This record gives sequence, structure tokens and C-alpha cells, in this order.
Amino acid sequence: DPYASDPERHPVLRVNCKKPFNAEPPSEILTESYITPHVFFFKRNHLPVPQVDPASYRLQVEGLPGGELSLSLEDLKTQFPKHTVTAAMQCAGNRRSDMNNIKEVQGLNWGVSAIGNAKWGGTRLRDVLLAAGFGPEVANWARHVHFEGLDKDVTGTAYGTSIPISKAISEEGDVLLAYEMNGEDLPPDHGFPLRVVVPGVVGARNVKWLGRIVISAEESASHWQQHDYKGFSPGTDWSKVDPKSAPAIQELPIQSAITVPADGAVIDRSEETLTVKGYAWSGGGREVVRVDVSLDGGNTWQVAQLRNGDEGETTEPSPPPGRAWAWKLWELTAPLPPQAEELEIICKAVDNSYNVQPDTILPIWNLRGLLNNAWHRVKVRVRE
Ligand code: MTE
Ligand code: MO
Repeated sequence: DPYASDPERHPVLRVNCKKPFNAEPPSEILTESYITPHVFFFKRNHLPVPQVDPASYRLQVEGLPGGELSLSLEDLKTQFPKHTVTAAMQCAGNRRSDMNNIKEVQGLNWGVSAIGNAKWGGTRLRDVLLAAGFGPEVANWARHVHFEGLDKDVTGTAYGTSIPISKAISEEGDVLLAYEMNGEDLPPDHGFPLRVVVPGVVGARNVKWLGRIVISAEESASHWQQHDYKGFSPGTDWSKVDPKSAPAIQELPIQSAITVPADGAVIDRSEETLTVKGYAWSGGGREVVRVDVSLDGGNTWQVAQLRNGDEGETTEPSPPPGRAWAWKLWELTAPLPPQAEELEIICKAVDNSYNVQPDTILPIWNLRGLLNNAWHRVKVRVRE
């Protein structure tokens, strides 16, 4: 069993697939803390977790004129300044189950918790690329940076993807080669000893157990870059789909979801007020500026309170424009609508480019169930 050496996981996680391991926390737990503890952070593995010896580990950097660069973990920690970035990471399949409920899609049946917010610590990818010889000459032809994991399938193919060089080399891109998550060594499930963190970009590009970086004029030729993690029209079915016709997903669209109350919860009329909680985040460093909440199926709306820290804590200062990588948590406490026996609670977020979420799923439905960012709706019953 190639999965025999996979690490232990927290029993509260909802397991979508055991081998490879894919799981998410219950939504109520997800928004209990601004920084997601690693045990509750969703886990999305395509393959067995590779066991990497940190002492003999080397990161290969290839494609630059200086030849191949080989860096130990010690080199990465001592030869470059350490940076920390608080960033959310979301799987392209987050909220797929709601899309699947409308019309069947192919993929793991994620709820709303295939997202987390962590404080990542490591070396800037930019610093490593510059040390490896990136300069104006290279900038003339280089367009992409490939990342290859140390996790391999039975044919020996490693998980791999790429991002545009502009994101990788930009000082404002904040792309990290992270060796820490929330102040500790990366846990095995999250890429020990090193992973890429590409803030504002889909989870799939944040390669774990990073083994190799290649500078290239072309995108990664891997399955996950060329054939998966792409969006299609609702009218495209498996007989018609042409992966070459769509670009690889990079920056993600505006997103929000309700985490409390859970769908199907029963609320006592004697409560008088109702508290609704959730998260909101947008890709590309765009900052969430507002979350609207409706308790009556979208007829009337109230503005939720946003925070970028834990409850009762002084919040982190606002990020520089274009670098809002972390999520925001939000909350609304309002009187229970009188008479209603059932409430349809809805949330929708707005980012600083005034991007909004679509109201329904059908117009954004796609055969892989990716990029579901429609208004999130939960129904609760009110008991007299
Ligand atoms: N990196 C490697 N090497 N192997 C993987 O299977 N999964 C990707 C990405 N990086 C993956 C990977 C996907 S699709 C996502 S959503 C994120 O890792 C999930 O990161 P997490 O497990 O730390 O939450
Ligand atoms: Mo993912």
C-alpha cells in the first residue's frame, strides 16, 4: 500500500477520499479562528504523501544561464532573508457539491471548506530566481516557472504545474518557497519540507513537496496544467470538451460562503436574534470590501461586519493595494424575521474591483465542477 506511510489526520475532518487523502473541516470549525490551524486546514492530495529526509533534501533550479542550482533546506533558510505572508489558499473545486446538486459534475464532492488561511514563512521565490541568474537577458524569453513535486504516480510522473514568470519575479507577487506554516515546520500533508505558496492563485499551483523549479518559455506540459483546472461553458460536455481551448486557472474569482449556521440547522424562535458567520476572499490580491447577507432569500440585504483578525483582537493593518492575500471573516447578528418558518440565508461578497458573485450556479456550471462562486445559500428551520 503506497499510502501506508501517510501521516495521522484529525478525526473531525470530513473525508472526501482516503487514498489519496482529501478532507475538509466542518464549516463551523473553519471560521472559529482567523488563522486556520494546520490540523483543520483542508488537505488535497493527488498521490501518496512522499517521505522526504530534510537533511538530504535538495531543491533543483533549472533553465537559467548559470546552470543548475541545487539548494539544501539549510541554504534556503540561511542564504536568503525570511519572509512571512498571511494568505488564503482555495481549491478550484471548493463548493463543488452545490454545483453537483444542480447537475452532475466529475470530481471530489467538496463542501465550502476546501479553503484555509495560514501564515506562511519561507524564502521569496524571486530571491532564489535572482540568485540563480535571472536578469534582463532571461526576461526576454522566459514566460513561465514550472514547479514539480516529489510525489509521483506509478509511472513515475510527478505532480507539476506552472505560473507566469511575471507573478514569480514580481516583488509585489509575494510568491514564497515556504518551509513554515503558522510558525512551525510545514506538516507532511502540506508539503514538508518545502512548498510553493502563490498568493491569490488557485490551490493547484501551490506545489507541495517541491523538488524542482524550471524557468521556461512554455507552460508546464503536465496533465494538471494542460488538461485539468480549466473552466468551460455550461454547454460543454465530455464529448465536446477541448482542453486547449481554455486557459489554465490562475487567479481565482471573488468568493464567500456561510459557515454558521449549517444548512438544515434548526433555530429556536425564542432566540430572537440570529448570528450568521462566514468567510470572504478574492484572488489576485483584490481586497474584499463588503459582504451582503440576506435572511429572506434575497429580498432584503444587510451589510456584515468584516474582520481580518481573531474576534476581540486588534486586527492586522490593511494590506498594500493589490496584495490582499488573506481572507476576511464576517459576521451579522440580526433580529429573526417574524413569522417565517424557514429562512433562506444568502451571502455575497464584493471586492475592490467591484467584482461580484453570480446569483445562481446554472450559468457557471461546468463539467468538472470548478470555480463555483455563486451566492452561497443555506436553509434553516425556525422552531416555535
Ligand atoms: N502539490 C503536490 N505536489 N501534489 C498535490 O497533489 N495538490 C494541489 C496543491 N499542490 C497537490 C499539490 C491542490 S489541487 C491544492 S488545492 C493544494 O495543493 C492543496 O493544498 P493543501 O493540501 O495544503 O490544502
Ligand atoms: Mo485543488
